Amino acid sequence: MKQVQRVGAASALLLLEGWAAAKDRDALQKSYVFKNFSEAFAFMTRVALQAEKIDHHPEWTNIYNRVDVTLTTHDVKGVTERDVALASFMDQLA
Ligand code: H2B
Repeated sequence: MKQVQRVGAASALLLLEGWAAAKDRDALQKSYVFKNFSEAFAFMTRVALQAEKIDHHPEWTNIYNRVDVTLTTHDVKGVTERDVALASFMDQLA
C-alpha cells in the first residue's frame, strides 16, 4: 500500500468541523448522535462500505443512537489525508 504523509491532528482540524484531537495520540475524534439505533447503524453501514472501498477504516463504538469515532492512520501512527477524507465523508452523510 502506498505510504501517506502524516499531517497531524492540528492541521487536519483546520479543515473539519466538530472534530477534536485525541488526548493520548495523533488521532481525530467525533461523536455522532442519531434519532435511534436504526439511524446510527445505517450510518455505520454506509461508512463501512466506503471504508472498504478506500481501504481506510475507522475505530468506533456504538451505543444505541450514538457512534463514537476515532480516525488515525495505523500505518504511520498518525493523522493523514486519508483520515480527513473519511471524516469529510462521514460529515456529509450525518
Ligand atoms: N485503516 C486505518 N485507519 N489505518 C490504516 O493504516 C489502515 C486502515 N491500513 N485500513 C490498511 C487497512 C491496511 O492495513 C491494509 C493492509 O491496506
